[in-house]
Amino acid sequence: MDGDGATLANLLREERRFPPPSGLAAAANAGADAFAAADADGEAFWAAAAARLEWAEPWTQVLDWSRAPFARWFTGGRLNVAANCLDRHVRDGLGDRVAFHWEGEPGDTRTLTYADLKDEVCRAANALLSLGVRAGDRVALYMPMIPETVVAMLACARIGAPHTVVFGGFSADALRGRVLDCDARVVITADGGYRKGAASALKPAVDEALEACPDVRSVLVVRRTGQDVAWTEGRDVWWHDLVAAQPAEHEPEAFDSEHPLYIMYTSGTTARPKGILHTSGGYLTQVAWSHWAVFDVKPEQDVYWTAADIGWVTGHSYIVYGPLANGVTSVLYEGTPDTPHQGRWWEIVQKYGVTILYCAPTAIRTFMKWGEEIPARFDLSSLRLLGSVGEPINPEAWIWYRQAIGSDRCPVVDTWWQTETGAHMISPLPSVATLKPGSALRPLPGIHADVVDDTGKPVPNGSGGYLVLTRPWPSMLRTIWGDEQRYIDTYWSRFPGWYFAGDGAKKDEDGDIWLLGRVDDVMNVSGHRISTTEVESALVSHPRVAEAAVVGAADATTGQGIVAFVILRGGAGGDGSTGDALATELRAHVAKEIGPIARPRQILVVAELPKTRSGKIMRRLLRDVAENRELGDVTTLTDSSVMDAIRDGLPAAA
Ligand code: 6R9
Repeated sequence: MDGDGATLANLLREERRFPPPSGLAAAANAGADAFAAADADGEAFWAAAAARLEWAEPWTQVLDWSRAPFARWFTGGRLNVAANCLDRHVRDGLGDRVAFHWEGEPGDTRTLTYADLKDEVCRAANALLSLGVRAGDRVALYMPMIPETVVAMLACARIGAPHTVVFGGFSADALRGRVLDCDARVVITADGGYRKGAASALKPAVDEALEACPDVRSVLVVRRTGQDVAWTEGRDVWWHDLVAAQPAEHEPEAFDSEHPLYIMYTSGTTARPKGILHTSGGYLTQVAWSHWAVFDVKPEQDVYWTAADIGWVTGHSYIVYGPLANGVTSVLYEGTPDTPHQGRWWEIVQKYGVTILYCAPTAIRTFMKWGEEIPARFDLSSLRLLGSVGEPINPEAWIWYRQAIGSDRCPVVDTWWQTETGAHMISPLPSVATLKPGSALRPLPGIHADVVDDTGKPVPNGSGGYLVLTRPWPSMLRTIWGDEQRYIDTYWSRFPGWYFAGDGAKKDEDGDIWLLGRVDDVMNVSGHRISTTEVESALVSHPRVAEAAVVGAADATTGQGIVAFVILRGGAGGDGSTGDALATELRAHVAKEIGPIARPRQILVVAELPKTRSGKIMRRLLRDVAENRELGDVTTLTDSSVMDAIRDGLPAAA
């Protein structure tokens, strides 16, 4: 990549270092020994990780790569994913351990032990069977963040029916597209869920979506909010009528290691969403191992919280499958972080004594914007480890997270992975890594990654390029549902034999990896490639800026010009100093941090940014605004009114 040497200087000037806390290193689940084992024999390493699970039939081969890029892991092995998450813990005498402390947004709570969850899952499995669902049939879920969502996923897994969870914030259109693409015959939903202090309906979107899905024969509806719902006789069934009446016994069947577990559609940067297929044995092996190693979970002591939506892969791997496979106690929270007040998360940490918190940089930057005095009002001393996922985390946000939330003592693990990878790929192991704010550091044990140039040649330390994964891994996607060619074209054709992640990255002088965002987020200004992440980090390092989104807008002279949308700390400005003077100051700040080439052409102060459910800024829409175009597809936005607000607030000339 051209021009990177100068323009990436900013991120790489980050020189703060944080060695592992000694207490953590001494008692860690995994450390240098794991790297040594994986380096000595990668397949033996993954076989040992798989042996942490319970198999009904042992595998005969660890990896079958003979039909690359279509992988088969633990071939011949048979297991039941739900029984691994529940039954074996109950059998081991852990039935009374809390699986979930659930907190509804209005303040109602439920506690589910492993025994409770197993009983509920068995009832729901029996209910699905009674609706005619059989192994291999797809079931779509469109649910709020309630225990029934976890129950429904595990019930599907238990009977071998792959689920596809569609984020509850998506539109009827988005739901319809996914139901049709995977040909689901049963949909599980709720009347609604609570968001931002009010009941937010789900069932109407299901009804609308299904008008064009004639093959869906049953809709199972959880009553959560009690709001009125339209009812289609013969198709719609109440969860509390059907599930409660079922026996709590269900004998789990062992499925092939490669039996489909779920399909997760990735959010729309292109026209048609891709149905990413995950299977059973390899997926559960790697999510369980990575959850245990990266978060160093101690199931007897920890209270673990992934503050993310279940409708995102992070929810699948690190709310449901990883934590339950490891027998850990988790928190599950239904609502938004500022309902009824901006300290809600910290109140939850204090109430349940959360020890490990995992969330997205977008949340962290939002909390920065609200101010550190808010978390300071709560007792956060139970926390011992913090995680980040979803986007590159700017060094300033990383430092704020560590200081304001982690009392300057909790390590922050920045975990790079994707829907497609299923589990963490590049991340520090907190027991051994000296952390660098803003870097995910190295591939985990058993994972092989590199950064290559346009021609596929690995770049030397100190240079940037494209991130690739050079060997198969157990939780890798198996294909794109119904489209093998697209799977090959998207991931395995850019650099034959290697998996193309679609992310830009840089190796620093030590060989540590810094993620730079999607390669389509790389701007080209007068022939210099400048990463959006880097300019955003420079902006966020200014004391007045809480969050920034940068796009390259077509520019007659420079090819692209840098347009920055910024949210100010302590609320969205409006105090007079947000005008020209501040814009000039911020432009100068970026020029000083990175170089004059990176100085934004335009700075726009906004109150909110458009985001997907996983907290990724939809730069595509901001580019539409910056280039004065009609907005493209907004179906994957969590809140589409944000775009109206941005448009309304802009100067006419923008
Ligand atoms: C888990 C998840 C995947 C894309 C990925 C990358 C970005 C995720 C990151 C990160 C930098 C991290 N991403 N984690 N970038 N540092 N720690 O987010 O899955 O929704 O499929 O997104 O997210 O660009 O390619 P998914």
